[in-house]
Amino acid sequence: MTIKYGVLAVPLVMVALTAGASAADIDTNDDGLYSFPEMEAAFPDMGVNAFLEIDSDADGRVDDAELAQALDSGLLDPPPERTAAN
Ligand SMILES: [Ca+2]
Ligand SMILES: [Ca+2]
Repeated sequence: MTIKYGVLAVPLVMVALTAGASAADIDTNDDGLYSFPEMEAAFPDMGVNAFLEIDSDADGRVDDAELAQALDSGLLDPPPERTAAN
């Protein structure tokens, strides 16, 4: 039985991705931006006014920087997945 180092690299990459990537769960159409429906699905309590506030450049989409800012400022609570105590 041989264990190749190459096999170990895959889980490490996956850990790195999942650590910062509740974002990938939000972006269901995979376009790199978070539309209102995507954000609403991930943050059911958000509401349209919060979305408009989060979308600070008002392009109708939330990008990673805007999302990070919103989480940082407490405008959004982290996605339910991350506080799975429910
Ligand atoms: Ca999207
Ligand atoms: Ca935006």
